[in-house]
Amino acid sequence: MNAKPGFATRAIHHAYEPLENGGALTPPLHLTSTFAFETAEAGGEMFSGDRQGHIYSRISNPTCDLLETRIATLEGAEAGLALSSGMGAITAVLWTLLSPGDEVIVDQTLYGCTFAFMHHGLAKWGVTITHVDMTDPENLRNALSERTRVVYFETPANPNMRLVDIAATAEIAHAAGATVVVDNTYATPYLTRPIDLGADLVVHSATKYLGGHGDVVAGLVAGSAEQIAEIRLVGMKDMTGAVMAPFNAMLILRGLKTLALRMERHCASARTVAEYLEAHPAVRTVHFPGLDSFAQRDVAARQMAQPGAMIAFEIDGGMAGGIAFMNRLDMIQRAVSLGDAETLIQHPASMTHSTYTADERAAHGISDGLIRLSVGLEDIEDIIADLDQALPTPA
Ligand code: HCS
Repeated sequence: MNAKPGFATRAIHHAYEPLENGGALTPPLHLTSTFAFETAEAGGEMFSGDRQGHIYSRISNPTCDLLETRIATLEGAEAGLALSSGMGAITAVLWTLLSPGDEVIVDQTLYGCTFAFMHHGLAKWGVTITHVDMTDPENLRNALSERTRVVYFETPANPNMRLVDIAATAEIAHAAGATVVVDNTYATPYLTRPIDLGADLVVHSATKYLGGHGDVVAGLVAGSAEQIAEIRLVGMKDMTGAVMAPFNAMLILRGLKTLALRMERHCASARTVAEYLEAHPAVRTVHFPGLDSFAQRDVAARQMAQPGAMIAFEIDGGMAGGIAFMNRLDMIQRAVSLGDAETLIQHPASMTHSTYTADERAAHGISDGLIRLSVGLEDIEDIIADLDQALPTPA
């Protein structure tokens, strides 16, 4: 194998040798809750950290280990951690990094359950949550305080596709001693590698593109070996218990093998869909980083290999018009989640972002008429045909 194998090769082969595993081409599923110790002393040494080895699957498991090693190589990180969901990943990271009295600065727009965790979870324990419009990194510079421990953002943001310049933001955050955490779920490491751009930690809902098949809920974190060890032993083991099941790790390992291939198709189809929507007379606005009309096209060009496959748009008739349009769709499924083979459509204001109040949504850039589309892997002609028959024909 090449000394530095490419992304797809690492997603398929990294850290696994069939001949060291009885010739099994596919990595074994270690369906075990606990691990036998050779001697009582050896068990004690593992608990004290003086000896390496698996103790109990809430702490580590060989199938999860392989997935953790794979996400680390794909994100360009030293280490990875597998958790039970994207929110499991986010909460384990933030419970580890933050203490009462600290401040976390977050972007204006966050996924609904992340927003809820910040305001209903962390805030209750004395952490200050400060929203800043990070589309201009200078806003962050002005907001940082001596209590800021973490700077957290999504890029692209769920659901309105706002981008944050990772390199510029990380530089400003680091000058103030803050840890930078990026939710890379929308882009995946195939399109954007935040750690290469200066971020400290990357979190994922692996339920989405990394799994890719809509059959598993899972989360991943990537970062330095030291930070990941702390998140494993403090955030995951002691605080959340949000452990990934080994079977789910196997499903994500399977998904990763085709990530590069799937992303190419997702991205190509999304560009065609975005251009189709923008040209349609019933469509008012389309937010897609690959369009010339996209305000942050320069940021996309700098940090995304391709513009991704998520689209946000509004049609004539606002929220009522959008809901009626969604109900006329035939093949495209009305469902939350994203990154699946199936094209999925949802209405953030009433679904994924209903954790915000109406006033909060207005303040955070999530309009009531916004529709979110995750472009799937079906034939592009069929995706366009379904949108076309469902979009209103202007009078
Ligand atoms: N994080 C997923 C699940 C929403 S409830 C999404 O679709 O954004």
